[in-house]
Amino acid sequence: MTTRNPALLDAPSNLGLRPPEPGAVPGCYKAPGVFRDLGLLSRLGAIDAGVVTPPRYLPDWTPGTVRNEAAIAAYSRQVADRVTAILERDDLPVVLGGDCSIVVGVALALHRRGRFGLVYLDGLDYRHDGPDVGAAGGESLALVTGVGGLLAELDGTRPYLRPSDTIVVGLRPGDEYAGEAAAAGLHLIDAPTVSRDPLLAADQALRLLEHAELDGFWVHIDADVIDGELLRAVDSPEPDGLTFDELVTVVRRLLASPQVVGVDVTIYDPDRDPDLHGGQQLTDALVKAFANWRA
Ligand SMILES: [Mn+2]
Repeated sequence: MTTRNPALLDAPSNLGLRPPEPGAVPGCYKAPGVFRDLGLLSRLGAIDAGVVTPPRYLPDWTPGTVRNEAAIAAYSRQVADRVTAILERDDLPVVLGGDCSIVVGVALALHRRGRFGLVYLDGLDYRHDGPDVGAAGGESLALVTGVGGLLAELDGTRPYLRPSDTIVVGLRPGDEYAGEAAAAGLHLIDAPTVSRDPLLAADQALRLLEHAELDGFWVHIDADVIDGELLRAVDSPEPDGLTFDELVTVVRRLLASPQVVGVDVTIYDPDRDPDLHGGQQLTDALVKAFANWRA
């Protein structure tokens, strides 16, 4: 039986996304408030680790640069320090984003502590060149495994996490960056494969990450790993994703490992979810995934 307590840490940063429409800012910064209002803190029996307040979102962007890069760099150091504080008291950080650029801060914290693995439940986020480059939220997996600019080496070394210690679970078949990610050494299990046998997918991740050379592993959950028909309230809904139940099955299995050190949840956008139905489903899924935490 674990004595570690989940510790909710809000990271309401939308710095890594482009504006959803002219004059508007991405709504994912509202996600932690929805999760908390739906009772996530008490339903997980979690400790409240507070909020890392992000700098101002600036919509202006110069092509060839990373949007809000300096702000994301500063914010990532703050997130890293707060995650480290939770890990040092042997609790389990549950970081509520925000967009996927918050993973940079998480990975920085892990890199400072040792060698850690990553289960990346997401539509991929391995974009790193071409005309769309510049929004760190869609590049976060590349950044944390050593590909990209300043944000990939905030402590002066890269990668934060070895590609070979990283497994993407739930990417979509035909993702345009899947080939590059695989060539870089990342492990990939696509969403249809997960759907056929979610426990097998989780066990493949555990086989990769539960070994003596690793100090533990982190679980990243981007809400866009869920099928876009089931959850529209994300930055880029995509078809052929997981069901909520499949996500629960995978994460519950991962959380049964003594090697798991933390979880983050990203990209849910309450502005695209006026009745908060998607937020309710996500909150319920997280609670179910943690159901056996103290068992
Ligand atoms: Mn993502």
